[in-house]
Amino acid sequence: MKKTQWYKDAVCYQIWPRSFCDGNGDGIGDLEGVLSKLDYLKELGITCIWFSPLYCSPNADFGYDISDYKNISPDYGNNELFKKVLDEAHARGMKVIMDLVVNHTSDEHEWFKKGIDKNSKYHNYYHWRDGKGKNPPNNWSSLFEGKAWEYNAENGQYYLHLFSKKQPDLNMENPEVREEVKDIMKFWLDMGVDGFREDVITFVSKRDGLPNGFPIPQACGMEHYADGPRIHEYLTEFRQVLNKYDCFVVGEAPMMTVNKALKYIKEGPNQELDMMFHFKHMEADCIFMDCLCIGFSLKRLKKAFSTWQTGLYGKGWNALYMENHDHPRIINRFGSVEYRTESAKSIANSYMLQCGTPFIYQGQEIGMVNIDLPEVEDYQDVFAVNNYKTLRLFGFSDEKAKQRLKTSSRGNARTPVQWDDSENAGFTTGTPWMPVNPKYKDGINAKAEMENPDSIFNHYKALIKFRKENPIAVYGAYKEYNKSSSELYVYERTYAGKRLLVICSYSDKAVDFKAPAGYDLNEGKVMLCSYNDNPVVNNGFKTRPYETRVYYFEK
Ligand SMILES: [Ca+2]
Repeated sequence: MKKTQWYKDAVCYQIWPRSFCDGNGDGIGDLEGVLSKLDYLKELGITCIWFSPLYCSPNADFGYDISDYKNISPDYGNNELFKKVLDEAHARGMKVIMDLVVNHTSDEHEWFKKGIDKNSKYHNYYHWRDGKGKNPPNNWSSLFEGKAWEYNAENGQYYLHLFSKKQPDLNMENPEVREEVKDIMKFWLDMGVDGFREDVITFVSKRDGLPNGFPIPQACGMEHYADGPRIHEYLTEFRQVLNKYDCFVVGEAPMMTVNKALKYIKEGPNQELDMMFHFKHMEADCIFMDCLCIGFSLKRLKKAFSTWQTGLYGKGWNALYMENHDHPRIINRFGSVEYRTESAKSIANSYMLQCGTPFIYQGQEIGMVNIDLPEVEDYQDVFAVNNYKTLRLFGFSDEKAKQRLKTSSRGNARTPVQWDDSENAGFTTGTPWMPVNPKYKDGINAKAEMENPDSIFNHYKALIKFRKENPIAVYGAYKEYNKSSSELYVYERTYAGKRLLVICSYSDKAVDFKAPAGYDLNEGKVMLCSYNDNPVVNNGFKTRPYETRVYYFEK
């Protein structure tokens, strides 16, 4: 199979299936619902769909705890229906990538259940250890809840779980486990899928002996499994399978830096991943985690953007995103609910015109915002348990911690997609599994967005069309201007003698913008703007709230 780099020109759309669209009225999104919306995605211009896990799962972490890697969950349909979605997507010119979650399985996977027996070969599929006296085998903490070890009374041992106790970590050091992973990859690739998004893939190799970690809350032990000792060996092994197909892989990579990333994605014969989801720009309003909020700083955002844009250019390929299923809505975080449309467009121009492959998360293209639910538990986020403890540790009162958990919860991204202004936003004819954000009645829905030529949806549509028609948007070199501004993000792209100047305000105040040296705004073609008139005075302009403009120069 000749491998091509089609993914560089792709525009990807992430579907978190439980909340996308319900086709049978049971209140849970499903593949019939997806089928009914493929034309919508085509209309937007999407060329690749990433499905968050569709596999059988007890849903301790909504699909990221898999009990059967080769079967679609009955909640969503079955393998036959998935194949139909795959074929229908392909017929519309859209590729499909699956989520590959192999750091851990569900504790209801048959490997885990059989492996409780110390004599079973599946025992060595996981990290089982004896305790140390009355204590767990080491001091590692789970990222989701309490300690990283759970005691099993049946065999008297502990098993490792970096995430919830329903998500035991696989022992990737066991070659049989790696064969299973390759087998899963082949199964879906042979069916016709076009690649994978690999969940926390940089965590799969654990240091031999599982030594104690540096005692920090929530992430104790991380230095022994983030970019673990044999990670590159394993990914190289997996790549040999992937190389037989014209597919791509994007790895999720917490705590990643440019230099470390290049060891995975540097283009060439030893490349392991095609791109990575790093988290650096998601820390523009927090310290490491969304719940440790410190207020949005545009300078932090710009620094992260520019570090990755310049650091990877010509060496590796960027994955561009602003939202996914693990973060609250971006308008609430970096933009303004008051200036929802304007700020959403500014955010869109900020990242969709960078060098790399853009990803759009369901509902982002219609400017969905966070939901306000009465109780923390209503957000249905297993992550909240540890986040609450951490916030209390940092001195938050019970009340403040709970408020912070609500605004930082992943649940905000997981409310049903708002399709129209009918009951339940057109998501389901039944009772939605999670509350629908009532704002669908105030015009935040796909139907209203599609009908309004100045909407966020139509802005994304125009951006995608521009990307497809202009290689400068995909391949151009990147340079940042106005670096010291805490209100404006300004960058240029250059390619084959052409230039693009992107100006994005992150302020509701009037800010003076002056074109950088070498630019005459009157010579540029104005496009992808958030206001309908675009006056220029003295080669600059005073921005209106969250104004964004793009100038295109033929030379
Ligand atoms: Ca359903």
